[in-house]
Amino acid sequence: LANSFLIPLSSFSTKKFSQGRCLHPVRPLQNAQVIKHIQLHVRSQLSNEEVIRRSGNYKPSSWENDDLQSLKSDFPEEAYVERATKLVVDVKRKFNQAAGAVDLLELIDNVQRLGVGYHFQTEIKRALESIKDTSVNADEELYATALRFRLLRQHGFQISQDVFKSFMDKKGGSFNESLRKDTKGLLDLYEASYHGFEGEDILDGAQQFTKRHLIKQLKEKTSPNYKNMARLVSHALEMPLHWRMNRWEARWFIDTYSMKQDMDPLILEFAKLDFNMVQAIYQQELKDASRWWTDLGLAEALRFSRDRIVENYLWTTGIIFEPQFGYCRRQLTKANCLITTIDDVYDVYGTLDELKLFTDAVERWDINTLRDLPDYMKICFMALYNNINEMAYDFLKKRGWDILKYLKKGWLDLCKTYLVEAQWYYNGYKPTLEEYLNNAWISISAPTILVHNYFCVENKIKEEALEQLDNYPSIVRSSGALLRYSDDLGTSTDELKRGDVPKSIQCYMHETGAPEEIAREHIRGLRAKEWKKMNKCMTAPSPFPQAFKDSAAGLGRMAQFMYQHGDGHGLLADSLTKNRIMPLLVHPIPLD
Ligand code: LA6
Ligand code: MN
Ligand code: MN
Ligand code: MN
Repeated sequence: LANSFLIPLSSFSTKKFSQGRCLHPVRPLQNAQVIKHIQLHVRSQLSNEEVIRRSGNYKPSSWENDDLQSLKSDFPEEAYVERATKLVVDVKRKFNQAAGAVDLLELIDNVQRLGVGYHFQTEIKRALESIKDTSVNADEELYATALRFRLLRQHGFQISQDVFKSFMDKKGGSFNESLRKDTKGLLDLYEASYHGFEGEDILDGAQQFTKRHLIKQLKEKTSPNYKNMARLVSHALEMPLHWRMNRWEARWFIDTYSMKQDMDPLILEFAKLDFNMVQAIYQQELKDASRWWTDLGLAEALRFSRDRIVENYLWTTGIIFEPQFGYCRRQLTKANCLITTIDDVYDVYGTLDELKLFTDAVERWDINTLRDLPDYMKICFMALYNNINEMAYDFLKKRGWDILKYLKKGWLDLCKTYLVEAQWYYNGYKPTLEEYLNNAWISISAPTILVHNYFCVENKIKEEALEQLDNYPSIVRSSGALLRYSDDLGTSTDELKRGDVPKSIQCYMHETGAPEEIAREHIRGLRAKEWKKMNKCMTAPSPFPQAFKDSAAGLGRMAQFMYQHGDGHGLLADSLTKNRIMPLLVHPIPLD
């Protein structure tokens, strides 16, 4: 259905919609740095008037398609597959051999942090079932209580924050100061505290208490076994485990675990092998994605937009990492690329009149609207139209369901919120933070991504889920808010420089007169609150499958990963590649 609609790109080749004034057939700028925040004067195809167009100041991709096609991994090899198959059985056996509840909890925690928990879901569920009702006796260590609490919450079991009451002073209701030397206990209580719901004040107190003492210990080097713990403590303080991207944490923890005195060599070997085997799958997926993106030719045609196939693929491994979800990552990569390009059309290149036409075209979803669009939008609209129709076609073919109206709605809602922001921008309007956020959890694209995600991960489509999806359930809203806060923290400085609506930080500054650092702190606080809502959604009954819930949270985690040190998606292409993409997608972990 879809491919037959594609116009050969050559018909566009004389019209490149470029960052530079000249419409070159080849990439005009090697180093976009030299045109920092330039404004371009271009004649509008609609009105024949000179219009000023902004520039995103984005560098070209750090990757050529040829580089990506030459990626090669040894890990699909038969010998490795055989060894891994044997190791799974060995590790499963360890669940039966564990010498008690704490041993079992540690085993679960280790396999999860090593990134291989997904192989042992049945064993983990069974183990947690067996210890969920064991009462906490008075002399149980803080460490074990916190670990048990965290793992039970992670797996959706009911457990009350009251389990920590026995570690608190009877009178003041705060944590007992005698715990301050128990680094291991503090660390696990710290991690557990991030699994709280709104209003769970014991956990809030736990977080403040543990942060204060852990920071102090790190500064003063006072922990009893400082050397072993410092690596773990500083990693945890940088970002709690609950907010970390799965693959990145796995890679870090494999290194950390290998230095541990009492580590289990078989589990370590399996974790390394599995990481590398999953990476080999990712490489194949990335090659396919890059071929699709190169053939599509959107980046080539729309030079002002971000050309980010590797980053757009990487996002999908943070949303859903397990190897069996390759189909989902494939579809989400396409969605991400289209989102990134269309976002640049609205935020960087388009005039308000053009953007209204584009939004209208998405609403009508009619190929005949093409003739009303300026040329650069024709290729963009058709890329969207073809690819989304093709996804719907694929679903109809394989599963007999017509999902096009749901996908279309996901895109229309997104474009409508893009248009609202464009109108604000062109009218010089400064929304309140609340007004901004009501629009911005959609304009960050999480709802659109998650609608596509639902159809890719669910085997049995449920009416109730479709109804909820239609006006976005709280789990989707929270995912959107998490993504929006992190994106604004990472990208808004540059957005404002080039010309864009005030983002959450600037809305708050404008509304309250607060300086930027305070406003950022406020947004980080809102993000932490949003995680509490997300935690509730993750454990509440819902018509959505676990993989969907995990994806919604995964998107929030991925945003924290991508924007941790600035605009990882748009501007930090080289350092992101060097520091993060290589260890995750290119270099396997050495086996010794
Ligand atoms: C971020 O860019 C961007 F393009 C996104 C759509 C965020 C998430 C991306 C995925 C998963 P920008 P804006 C594809 O910071 O304009 O320009 O919403 O987004 O702030
Ligand atoms: Mn943008
Ligand atoms: Mn935008
Ligand atoms: Mn942004």
